[in-house]
Amino acid sequence: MLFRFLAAGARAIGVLGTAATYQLAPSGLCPVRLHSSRRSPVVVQSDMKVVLLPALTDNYMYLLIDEDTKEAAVVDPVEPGKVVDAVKKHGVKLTTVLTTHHHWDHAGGNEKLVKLVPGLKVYGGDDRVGALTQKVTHYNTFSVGSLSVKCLFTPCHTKGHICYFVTKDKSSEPSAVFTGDTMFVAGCGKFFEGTADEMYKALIDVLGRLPPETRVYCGHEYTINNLKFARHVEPHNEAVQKKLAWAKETYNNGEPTIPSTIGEEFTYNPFMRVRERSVQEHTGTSDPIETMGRIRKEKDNFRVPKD
Ligand SMILES: N[C@@H](CCC(=O)N[C@@H](CS)C(=O)NCC(=O)O)C(=O)O
Ligand SMILES: [Zn+2]
Repeated sequence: MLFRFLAAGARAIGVLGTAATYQLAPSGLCPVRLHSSRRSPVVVQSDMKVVLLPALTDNYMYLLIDEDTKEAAVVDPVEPGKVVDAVKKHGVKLTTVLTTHHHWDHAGGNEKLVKLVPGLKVYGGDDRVGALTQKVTHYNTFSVGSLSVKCLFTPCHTKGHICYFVTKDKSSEPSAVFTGDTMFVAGCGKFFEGTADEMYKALIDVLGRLPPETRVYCGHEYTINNLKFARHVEPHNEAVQKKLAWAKETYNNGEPTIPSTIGEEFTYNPFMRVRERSVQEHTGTSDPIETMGRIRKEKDNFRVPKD
């Protein structure tokens, strides 16, 4: 599979069971590894590049580059200075902001970024998104260079949450979906403004129907904590145990645990597995939506074990 991570000093690692190449941005000499100094790899395909930009304590911004035209979009640019640096470094033309939702740790950099880069189009699904110029809803589509972006309306974490599904016509490579705080690797967002029914629709009916090889780029580095909760829900699920061991090693090496794929999420994400008997037995109901509500409530109060 043509899937590589690239930047300044290359080394090979296994990702998603395939050999992947990370080229690593300098990580500095911090004795304690801060998330913001986590390495900033690039997922390279011939049609698009996705640059992972760690921000704040555990957020991710993403620079999405169309390889044909060198036009770029940025997802949730909460630290605009870092975005501008990455744009320069990769020699691309930034035209577009993709905002997943209005929360400060995602949309809080929009106003500053539009001052630094005049003329940006700012997409989002909620009037509370700062500097919004293009309000979108389910299945609206637009282009970033030769890439096509489809908006997926996934309300629940917030009422106006949008995920962005990015494809390239006639490409044989996987598409990408930017899931904000709707889907995390092995988890989902809190139900701040919605219901279990809405999260079921978002995860199972909308994101779950994307091609299984679609790469999932989420809003936070929560993977280890999420997998510890997944292990609590399904102690006998081998996919959970394997992914947790991999995530601990990856995280401790200063590398992001992102992306996953939609197909993989169905194997270890308890919120994607609410139709499985093992998860329903844990919650004591055979109704998948009730199961969704119960595991979310349980996770809200979950004390994460040390190991
Ligand atoms: N920092 C905590 C959670 C902080 C939090 O509440 N994050 C929001 C998004 S900004 C959320 O939806 N988290 C999902 C969860 O805790 O399962 C963690 O590591 O899980
Ligand atoms: Zn968030």
